[in-house]
Amino acid sequence: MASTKSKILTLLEENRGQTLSGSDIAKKLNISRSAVWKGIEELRKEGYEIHAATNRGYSLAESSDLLSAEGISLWLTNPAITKDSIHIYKSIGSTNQEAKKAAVAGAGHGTVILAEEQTEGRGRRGRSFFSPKGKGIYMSVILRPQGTAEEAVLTTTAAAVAVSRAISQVLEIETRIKWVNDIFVGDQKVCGILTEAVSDFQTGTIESLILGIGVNVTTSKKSFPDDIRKTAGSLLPTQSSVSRNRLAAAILDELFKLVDRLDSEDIMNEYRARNFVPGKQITVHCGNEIYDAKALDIDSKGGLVIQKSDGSIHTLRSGEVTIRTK
Ligand code: BT5
Repeated sequence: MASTKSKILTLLEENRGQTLSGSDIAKKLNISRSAVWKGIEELRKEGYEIHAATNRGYSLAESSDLLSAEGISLWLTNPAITKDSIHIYKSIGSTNQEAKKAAVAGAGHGTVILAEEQTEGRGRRGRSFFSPKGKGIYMSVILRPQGTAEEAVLTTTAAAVAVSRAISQVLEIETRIKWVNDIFVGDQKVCGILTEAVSDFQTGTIESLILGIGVNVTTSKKSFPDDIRKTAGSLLPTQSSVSRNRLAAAILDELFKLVDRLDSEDIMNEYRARNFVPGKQITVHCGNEIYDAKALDIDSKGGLVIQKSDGSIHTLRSGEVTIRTK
């Protein structure tokens, strides 16, 4: 059962920018006017910018940009995700970590964990992901796959396609993918994806995948830490707010169009077309090994086909590459 507060928020979100009278809200929700007032006060305390006009009522400001399950579900078109499966935290260590815990405790396919801020946002191999408050989308999705190891890579590639499509639809910004898990605008990384498997340690099978997506939406250039200021960017660095709920919903919608057909050729074709690595001279970092190569193509499983300087051809299934300019 949705709380009164949640119902009021849904009404305000549906009529964002417009004023709704206290008595209209009360009538629609079948509650007293004082319950409306109490709900509005609670929402304000949580940080929602709700204007009150004397004798006219309440409106949710266009500029109010807090993430909410109500705000996201308003934009969702895919029935695979429901308002009740979206969980939002003000601040959290890592949404991937929280999603893992939830998956182990039995949370189902399509559970979504989002946070306004991560204090220990994670990248691959113990690296960190800078996740400042209110500036991005830091989201983890629990997927219950068939259980093959290949699915983890294909989930990452499908997610990269889904995020790129969503950014293009909602913000009309064209992004490019860098094999395997980064999304760029120009030469700046605006999104990173981290897919982690939760396996049953007795049978060794993959029980669930935790798909973590971090998008820099309005992070200003100067607020990035020194060591990544050159390489990191955000989608709208000079804007203070934008509908992150709408963008998060578009990412989820696109993602759930793809997760049931991960091995489809179209997804990989789109991933390939959006990827800027093939054709480039690269440096490969794979475990302790570092070497130069030429990137040739991306194969049907998302592997990067490369040619080493001795002419031999190999396919990388993981690892990472940097583009060489010389
Ligand atoms: C990634 O790792 O880029 C995967 C990031 C996944 C983040 C999401 S947020 C929701 C979920 N919960 C989590 O805890 N994580 C996921 P990797 O390819 O290893 O890149 C990490 C590197 O990117 C760092 O070492 C920095 O150089 C750089 N970096 C860190 N924060 C960044 C940011 N906000 N924007 C761009 N680059 C960043």
